Amino acid sequence: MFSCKTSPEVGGMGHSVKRKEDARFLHGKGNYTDDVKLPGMLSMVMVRSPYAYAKIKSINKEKALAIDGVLAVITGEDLAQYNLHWMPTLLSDTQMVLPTDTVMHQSQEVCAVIATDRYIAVDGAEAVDVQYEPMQAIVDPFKALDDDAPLLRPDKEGQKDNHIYHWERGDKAKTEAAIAAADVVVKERIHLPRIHVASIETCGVVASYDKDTEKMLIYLTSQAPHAIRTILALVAGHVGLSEEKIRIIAPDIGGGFGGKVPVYPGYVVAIAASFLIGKPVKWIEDRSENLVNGFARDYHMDCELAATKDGKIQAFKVSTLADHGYTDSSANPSKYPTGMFSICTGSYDYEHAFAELDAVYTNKAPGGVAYRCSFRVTEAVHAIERMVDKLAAELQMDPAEIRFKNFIKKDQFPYASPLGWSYDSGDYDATLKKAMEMVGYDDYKKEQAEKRAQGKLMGIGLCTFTEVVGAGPSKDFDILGIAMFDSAEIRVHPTGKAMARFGTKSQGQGHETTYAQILAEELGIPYTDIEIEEGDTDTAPYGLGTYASRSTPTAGAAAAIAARKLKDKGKKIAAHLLEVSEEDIEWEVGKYFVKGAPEKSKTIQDVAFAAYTNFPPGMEPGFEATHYYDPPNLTFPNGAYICVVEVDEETGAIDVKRFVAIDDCGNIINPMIVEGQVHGGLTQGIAPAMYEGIEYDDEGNVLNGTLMDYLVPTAVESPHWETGHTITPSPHHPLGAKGVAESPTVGAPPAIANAIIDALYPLGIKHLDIPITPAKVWEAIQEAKAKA
Ligand code: MCN
Ligand code: CUM
Repeated sequence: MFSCKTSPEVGGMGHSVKRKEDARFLHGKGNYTDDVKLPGMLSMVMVRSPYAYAKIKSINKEKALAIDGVLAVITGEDLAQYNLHWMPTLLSDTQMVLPTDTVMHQSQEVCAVIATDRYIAVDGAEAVDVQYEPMQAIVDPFKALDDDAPLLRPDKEGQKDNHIYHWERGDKAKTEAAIAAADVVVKERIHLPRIHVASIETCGVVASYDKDTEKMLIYLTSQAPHAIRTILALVAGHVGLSEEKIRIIAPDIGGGFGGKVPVYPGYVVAIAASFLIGKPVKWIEDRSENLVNGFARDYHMDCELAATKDGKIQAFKVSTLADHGYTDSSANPSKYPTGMFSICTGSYDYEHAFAELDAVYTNKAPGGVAYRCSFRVTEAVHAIERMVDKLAAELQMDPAEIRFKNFIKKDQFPYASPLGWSYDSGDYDATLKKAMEMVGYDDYKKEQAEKRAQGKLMGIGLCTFTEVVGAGPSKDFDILGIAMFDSAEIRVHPTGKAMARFGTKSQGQGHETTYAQILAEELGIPYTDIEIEEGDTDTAPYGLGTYASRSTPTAGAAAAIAARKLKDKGKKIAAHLLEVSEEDIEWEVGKYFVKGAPEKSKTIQDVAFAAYTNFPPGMEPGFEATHYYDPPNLTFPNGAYICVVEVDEETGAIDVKRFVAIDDCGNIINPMIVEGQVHGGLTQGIAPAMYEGIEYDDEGNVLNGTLMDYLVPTAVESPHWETGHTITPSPHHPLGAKGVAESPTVGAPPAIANAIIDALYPLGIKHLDIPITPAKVWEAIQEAKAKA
C-alpha cells in the first residue's frame, strides 16, 4: 500500500487535492484557441469535397472574390507555387494540403476562403464554384486489394497497388505449428470500426506572422507543440520559417484524445496565408468538419487462439487488415507502424505468437491513432480478450478460471513477452481477485444460472488487460525521427515559491495539479506554491507532448529527477548555512537537518533564499534545475474489469447493471484525478462498445456526420462506474508510477462485449462486433431463432 509522506497542505503524492486549473475553467476563464482575438485578424473557412473520389475539373473563385470582405481564395495550385501543396504525415507518408487535381475522401479540403470575418468567409466558401468529375470510390478495404481496383496513389513513386505496408512480429512457423497441433482452436474475425474522438473543442489555429520581426506566432490546439514546431520548420524552412522564428502556444485545450496530435491541412493553409498576407488568420473547424475528418481504429483482425483441452493457452495468431484512408497519417513511432499492437498477447503466459498487419489505402479520411487508444492497444486488447472469452465458452470454462490459469505470475516479472516486450511489473491475480470480490462474482454466477433457467438473458463479461505506456526509450521511439523523451525545468524563486515548465501538454488531464504534487513530494514546497506551465515552445523545455499516456512515465519522472538535482544542491547550501559538512546533513520532506541534532535545521524555503543571497563561495548562484528524462523501458499498467448486463430478448435492449474497474497504475499521484480519468475513459469505452461508429455508404459518403446521428453517450447512457485499484509500483520509474489515462478505454469495450455475448450464449450467438447496439442484438436474436 502507498502511504503519503507529506501533509495535505504540502499535497505531495497520494493526496486527492482539488485541481488548480478548475477555478478558471469553472468560471468561464479558460483561454482556448478560438478565444484568441488579434488586431486585424482574418477568418478562414474551407471549401470541402462532396465526393469521396473525384477529379477536380475547375475551381472558379470569381463569385466568391466579388463578395465584399472576401480577400482571397487559396487553391492547391496557389500553394504549389511555393511547393506547399503536399506535406509529410507523422508516419512519413504524404498528405495533400490542398489538392491540385484529385480529391481522395468526402469532406477533403478543396480550397480555403479568407475574409474579414467568419460569416463572410462562409458565404465566400459557398460561392466558390468547383466542378468535379466523380469516380467510383474504394470504400471496402478488402476490395482495395483486388487486382482490378484503381490505383489510389499514383503520385507515389513505385506504388503499384493500394497496399501500404506489411508488418509482422513473432515466429510464424512455430505459432502455426502449435495451432495445428493444439487440442482446441478458436477463430474469429473481429472488426473495430472507425470512431471519432468528438472532443468538445474542435481543432483550430490562429497564425500570426509579423513581417518586421519575421516571427510566426501560432496558437494551436496541439498535444505536441514542440514536435509540430520542428516539423513546420522542416517543411517550411525553405520559405524562411526557421525553427527559432516559430513560436507555438498551445493554450487551454477542450479535449484532445489523440485528435490533436496530427497536423491538419487547415493549419498549414492558415500559416501559409498569414505568412503571405502578413495578418493574423484564424481557422476553427465546425462540428461536422471535425466529425468527418480524422478517425480512430478501423482494424479487421483475423484471430486464432490455441489451447490444451484443459484451457492452457499455447499460441495466438492475428492477421490484420488496416484501413488507413487515403494516406497513412497514424501518429506512430517509425519503428512501430502499428503502434503498440504487439502487446496483443495480453496478460497471459505462453510461448508462441505471431502478429501481422497489412495496411491499405481507401477513399476515406486519414487518421487511425486517436481516441485514447494508447497507440493501438485498444485493438490489441480487444482481440486477445474477446478470444480468451471465446475459448472459455468453447471449453465451457469459467472466464475467470481460464484467466487465472494463464496469467503471468507475480514472480515472473520482468516478463519477456513472445512479441518482444519486457513487462515491468504486475500482480494480475490480485487485481482480478479484487474486481471479483467487489462485484460479487460468485453471487452473479448463481443468479445467472437461475435467470438462464427462466429463459432470461444475463451476461457477465471480463477483461484483464495489460497496457504499455510511456514512450521512449528514445532509442526505439521517435516521431518523424525526433527521439521520444520528456522534460521538466524547475525554478525556485528566492522566496521559496516555484515555477516549473514541461515538454508535455495537458488537454484536461490535470497536469497543473499533479506535476505540482510531484514537486511537492520531492521538495516539500506546497503544491499551491508551484505554478506549472506547458505548451509554449518559446519558454518550455523541448518535449514530445502528451499522448499515449506518457506524461507521468516521462515528464513526471523528469520532474522528480530535476527536483532531486535541486535537493542535492540544497544540501550543500544547508551545510553552509548550518556550518557542518555536507555528509552531516539529512533530508526529510521540506527540510534539511543536522544528523543527530534535528533541531538544527533549514527549510527548503530558507535554502532557496540562500541560493540567491548567501550561497557557499564558488557555488553557482540560483536554485534551478532541468532534466530530460529518457526512460529505460515503458511502464505496463494493468486492470481487471467486470461488466454485468441484462439483455431484453424482445427488443435487444441492453442494460448495464454493474461495471467494476480495478486499475493498477503503480503509485498514484492524485487518486481523485486518476478516478476522474478512469470515469471519463470508461465512458469512452462504453461509447465504441455500444454506440459509436462512423458509417459509410458504397460511394464513400459519411452517413453520420453530425451529432444528431453519431451517438456520443452522455451521463444518461453511462452506468454507475465502480472503481478501485491495486498498486504494483513500476520498478524503473523514479516515483514507481505508471500511466493510466487510456487504460479504461482500452479495457472497457471487451468487458462490455464479452458480457453482452455471454448473455446471448444460450441462443448460440458466439460473437458480435462492436458497436453492439440494440438493433444489432435484435437482428442476431432473430437470426439465431430462425436457425434453431
Ligand atoms: N496520474 C496519477 N497517478 C498515476 C498516473 C497518472 O495521478 N500513477 C495522473 C497524472 O498525473 C495526470 C493524469 O493522471 O494528471 C493522466 O496521466 P497519464 O496517465 O500520465 O496520461 P497523460 O497525462 O499523458 O494523458 C494522456 C492521455 C491520452 S493519450 C488521452 S488520448 C486522453 C487522456 O489522457 N485524452 C484526454 N485523458 C484525457 N482527459 C481529458 N480530460 N481530456 C483528454 O483529451
Ligand atoms: Cu491514442 S489517443 Mo492518446 O494517445 O492522445
